[in-house]
Amino acid sequence: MDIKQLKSKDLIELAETYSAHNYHPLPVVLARGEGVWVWDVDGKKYMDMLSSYSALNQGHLHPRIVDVAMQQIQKLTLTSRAFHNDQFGPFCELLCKTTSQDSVLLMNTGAEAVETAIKAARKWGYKVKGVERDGAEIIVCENNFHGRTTTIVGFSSEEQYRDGFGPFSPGFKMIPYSNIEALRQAIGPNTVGFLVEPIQGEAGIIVPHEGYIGEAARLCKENNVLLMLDEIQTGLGRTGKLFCYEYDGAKPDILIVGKALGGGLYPVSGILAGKQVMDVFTPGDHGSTFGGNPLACAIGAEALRVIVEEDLPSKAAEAGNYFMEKLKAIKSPHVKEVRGKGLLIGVEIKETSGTARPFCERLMELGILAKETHHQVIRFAPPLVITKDEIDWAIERIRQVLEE
Ligand code: IF1
Repeated sequence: MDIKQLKSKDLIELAETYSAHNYHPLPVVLARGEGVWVWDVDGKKYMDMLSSYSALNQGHLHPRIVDVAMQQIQKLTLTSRAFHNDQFGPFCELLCKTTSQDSVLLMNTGAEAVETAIKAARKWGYKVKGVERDGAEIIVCENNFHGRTTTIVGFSSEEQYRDGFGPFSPGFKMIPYSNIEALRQAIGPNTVGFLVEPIQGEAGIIVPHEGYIGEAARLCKENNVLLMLDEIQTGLGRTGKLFCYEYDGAKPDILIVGKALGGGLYPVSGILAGKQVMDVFTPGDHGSTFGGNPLACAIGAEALRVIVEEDLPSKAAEAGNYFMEKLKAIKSPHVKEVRGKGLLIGVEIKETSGTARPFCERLMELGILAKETHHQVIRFAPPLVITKDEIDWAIERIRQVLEE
């Protein structure tokens, strides 16, 4: 069967027949992308307002990143960590210098990086802090999203993410988000870390009170607890700073990165930390077949350079303010709230207007791909390279859908 002959309908049918039903995608089949734009198999053009959940901050097929990938793919792609490779050291140095951290441990997906952070914090707890054997506790927040492994869904507050997947790992304590008093009360002698998102993405773009991460950082420091910041979605320019914690002048003890670190081409993730934490790992403690491979490192380094050299954080701040202003100016009977930071924006639909899904379907018809999160929220998170004209193009259509 030649896939070029198949129409959207046939391709969706194949997916429905042969794939697990763990997603409910919009009925569009994409075949090509460039910058903020994607095209479906029939050649219809859409603006990508999801950016693969912030993994495409640099836009689709960024020429610099594609170029580096093409060159590396013809030289060396995989060595495993049993041997050194020439791309690894320079990428680690670049990541550490860019984030002002001492050391990095590279993985592939976000969930793996979060798992790595959990292992680092626990081992630090036993080896450095002196927590009793198997007693380590990590504090997490209600409505968190950190990935899909069994350990991670075990401390989710979302019933669906847990239902049917137990038994779960112990050692996690849940507190309300954006509540410093709750954090203060939850910290005990066995607390090794506080794992938190600077803005909760999956929960519906929940922005905490101003200064929350800074206050959490101080409280963690006073109590010898590691601040473990999950910047997988908020990091690398998305919210208008290279990392969202910069708004608070805070610095995490463990910084967790992923998504856009792979430039939209490849899964690249990792944790960054000071020597005191990272040195708890000794050979054999942790690893990954693909983590830190030469293709990942070449792509990751260029993905990071593009963000810094094109000043994508400032662009996100500026474009985000403009977009937000325009969204707030739309007079819609359906909108409850518009919120976010930089180009991570949520539009909450009133429950009396139904769920966000039909709005996303209508936007799709008009050429905008956006996805609902948590039933009531439409997420607008375009690649950070979006221009003012492109935002105007989008706003015209969003206005049409929200005013209908
Ligand atoms: C799915 C949402 C986004 C993340 C944070 C870790 C990970 C993610 C803060 C894990 C992943 C994803 C994965 C995707 C949907 C998605 C998502 F809608 F669920 F909430 F982005 F907003 N920490 N986020 O946001 O990274 O292992 O996937 O590389 O369906 O699971 P991963």
